[in-house]
Amino acid sequence: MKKAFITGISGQDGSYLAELLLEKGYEVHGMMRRASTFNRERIDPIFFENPGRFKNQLQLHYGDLSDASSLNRLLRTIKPEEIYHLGAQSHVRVSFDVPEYTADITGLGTIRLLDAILETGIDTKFYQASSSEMYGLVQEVPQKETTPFYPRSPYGCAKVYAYWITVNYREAYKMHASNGILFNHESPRRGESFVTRKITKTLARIMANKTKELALGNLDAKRDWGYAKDYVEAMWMMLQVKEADDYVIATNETHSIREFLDLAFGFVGRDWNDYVRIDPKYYRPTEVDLLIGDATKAKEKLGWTPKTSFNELVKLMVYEDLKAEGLDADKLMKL
Ligand code: NAP
Ligand code: G4F
Repeated sequence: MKKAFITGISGQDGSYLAELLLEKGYEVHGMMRRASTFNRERIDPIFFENPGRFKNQLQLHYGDLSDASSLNRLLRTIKPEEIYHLGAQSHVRVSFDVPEYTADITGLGTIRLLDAILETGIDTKFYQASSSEMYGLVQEVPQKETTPFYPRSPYGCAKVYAYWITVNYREAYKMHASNGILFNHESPRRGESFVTRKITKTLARIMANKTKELALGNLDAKRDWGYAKDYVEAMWMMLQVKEADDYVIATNETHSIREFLDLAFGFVGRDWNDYVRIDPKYYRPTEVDLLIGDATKAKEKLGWTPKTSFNELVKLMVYEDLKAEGLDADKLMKL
């Protein structure tokens, strides 16, 4: 049985990737931070929904990206054939509040892990969760692998460091180390403080008469939004090819926050203008106005293409959040 090690397994992507690898028959080892509250909400349902199916295939371990000794110990004992490095302080707005912490976890966390591979001498393939935030103030439209980076946040800067150190270790030590430059990807498991999930979750609360207001920041930013479940497949594909490389993963479509609101509220026959209040506290000191990616290289070299449209993604997120509020989603969405 092939062994994979995932940092950030408790996050959105970590949970979808764990599911994918378990289905492929991998033994999956996930690294978790200790928290004072329960933080396995995204992982546990994989087992409850498939009782007995993945028995003994998943093991969770305590560790932290700030703690090199924990990374070394885990790699030395597990000896995974594939490492998916997804752990990060991943919130762009928050990175302006905790810039040094973000540099430490999102930037230096990657070098700690790469160095643990070197020190332990294990033979493994490495995936780095790079981000379209590295393009920031975009130098080219659409963005592709050769587009120069111009990050616009402490998070974006930390990801640029992590990107280049991954390239450097590939070249210096002949490691199979790849960067997936993923554009925004969402799902019903998306963290509730990211804009898409904040919208669908609050919409469901509005429908349940629990709130009357949705406070947002800049509605004019445009993002290339895909479905997380499609995107974790690309991560796996990058580690199955002979040569390590860097790939943009995107849908090649861009939509504003306003368009997301139109679609989401439209599914339940409401007008978002009746609920949205602009709160400047959600503005960023420097914004990324437009992202749209060109994933031609991933299509040609990996055979990857997105399967889920923007419309399907928004519908799925609204549907699941209505259900989670105990509402009759089929009736409310007239499906
Ligand atoms: P997420 O839901 O925020 O998950 C981040 C994960 O990192 C969580 O499991 C979190 O653990 C873990 N983590 C945070 N700090 C840590 C630390 N000090 N030590 C160990 N683990 C730590 O993010 P995501 O959306 O799944 O994204 C996965 C990765 O892809 C991230 O690196 C993100 O920056 C990158 N990315 C995401 C997107 C996107 O649109 N989703 C696009 C491009 C790149 P807790 O559960 O304990 O907080
Ligand atoms: O949903 P967001 O917070 O995502 P953002 O900043 O694009 O970052 C996400 O995608 C990156 C890939 O490009 C990842 F690397 C990163 O880890 C993360 O997953 O914000 C999207 C847009 C921004 O322009 C923001 O200003 O929505 C705007 N926005 C407007 N009101 C808001 C809000 N964003 C948030 N989080 N909350 C609001 O109330």
